[in-house]
Amino acid sequence: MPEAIAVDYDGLIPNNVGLNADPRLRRALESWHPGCLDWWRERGPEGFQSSLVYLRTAISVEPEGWAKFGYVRMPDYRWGILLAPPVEGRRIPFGEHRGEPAWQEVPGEYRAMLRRLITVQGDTEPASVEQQHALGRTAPSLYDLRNLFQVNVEEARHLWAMVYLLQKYFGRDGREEAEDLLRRRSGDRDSPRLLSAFNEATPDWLAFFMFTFFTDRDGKMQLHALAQSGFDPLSRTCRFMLLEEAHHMFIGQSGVGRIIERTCAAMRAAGIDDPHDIERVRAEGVIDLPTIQRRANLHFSLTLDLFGGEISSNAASAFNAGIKGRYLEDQIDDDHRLVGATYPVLRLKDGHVADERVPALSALNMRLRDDYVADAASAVERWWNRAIARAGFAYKIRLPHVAFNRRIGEFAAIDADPEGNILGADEWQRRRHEFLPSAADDAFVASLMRPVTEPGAFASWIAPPAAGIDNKPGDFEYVKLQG
Ligand code: BYC
Repeated sequence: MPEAIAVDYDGLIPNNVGLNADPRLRRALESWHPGCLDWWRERGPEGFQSSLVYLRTAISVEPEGWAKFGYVRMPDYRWGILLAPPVEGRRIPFGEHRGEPAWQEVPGEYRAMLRRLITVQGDTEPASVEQQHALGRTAPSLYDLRNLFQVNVEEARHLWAMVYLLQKYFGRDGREEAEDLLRRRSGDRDSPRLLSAFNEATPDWLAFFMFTFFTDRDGKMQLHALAQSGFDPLSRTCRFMLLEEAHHMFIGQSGVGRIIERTCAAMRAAGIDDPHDIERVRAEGVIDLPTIQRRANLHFSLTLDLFGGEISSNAASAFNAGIKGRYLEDQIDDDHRLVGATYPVLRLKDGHVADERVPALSALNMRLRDDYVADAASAVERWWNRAIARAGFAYKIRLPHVAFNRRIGEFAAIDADPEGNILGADEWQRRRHEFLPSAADDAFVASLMRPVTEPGAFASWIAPPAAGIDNKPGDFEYVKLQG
């Protein structure tokens, strides 16, 4: 096995990047470490810092057997720096440098652009931990509590991954960015996180599952696009992060799926045929499907904003430079330079939403967003609508139109309903809570959020999972609360 692949677990910072041979970098990372632990104690999971949690830790970067499971106190989690194995002879797969050997160092002319992208990516990771800070207090089971903490420690590891890139490749600027990643706070008025959705609250477990379904899926798409990068260390970092990301989306898919399953079972048992009979459904202590739909509308639309503007010169420059590619770039059959190519973009024209063909280079955010929407739509069918159909109800969760409830890009200026019809301001205000959760919806969900800490027990509003983590039995104590 080449030296760069074996994971060194002996030092303070587990790594497969030969940290011991780079004392300057090691010192920089070691001096960043205490600040990171302070941040974790302050804005990481509230309480539970001394509980023993059954977590997986990455011990190799091979797709087979990269993780080991065991009880860990979260502050002792071995946050490491792990890059996917190098691909011998890798070449830049797209843009004007296509075909040249992939860069092992930052090309001077693209330094600012790369630093910006890595910083934005890095900023989202601690932000999500901050957003989920208080959820442990109301977990519906020890299984779910453990999953929350698994997501949290892995997002913190992703922060480490970006900090490694900043400190190794960007000198003093990179060190300053790394400090700033610990300084900004989700939702803070003076020093917010960089991207909009990462300043929103995640107040309850339905929000957590929606976030891991929709927003972690943006993470998947963006990481895929960065995994194509001609800057090889970024590509290798993102390739390994994607292995962890898959579990986060599973938690969201199955989490909402289990809520739906429980709701449908309770409706059946109570003889409720109409999913819109909200009062009767809620009286069963489960979350009605229309509330789940409104939450999906909210999280989907917030997440679409994370793709940036439909037409973007930033995205065009990053592609031309070979820094950020398309989803599955290496499986696309074209010139990978997009010379003369066009792409259809939904735009606002004369007060209507209409398709327009624009140069494909400037439409790369749109293209990634389209790939995202297709991916999310198929997961909604597979994980959610199938469960509703299996229970025999004629109801479908649908993704709203991309023009709905937007703050960034083409549709930020209009109010559209979930079908994409443009509404006047008055009508939007009047009908807003047909589409988006109301204070009463949120209060109802909040009223269900009571902790369940008995091994094997689950809150009234969520079904147990089909299988345990690491094949553990149903009553496994995933978190030993007292440590
Ligand atoms: N909020 O040219 P434009 C994840 C700014 S999630 C605030 O239209 P661009 C995770 C933009 O920065 C994945 N500002 O867009 C999930 C620019 O400002 P500057 C995170 C926004 O640059 C769950 C200006 O507007 N990774 O990993 O092509 C849990 C014009 O922008 C927003 C990435 O996003 C916004 N929503 O694309 C944990 C990948 N949108 O530069 C983790 C890295 C745009 O003019 N980031 N702006 O001052 C990128 O690729 C790009 O920065 C974006 C924006 C796709 C985000």
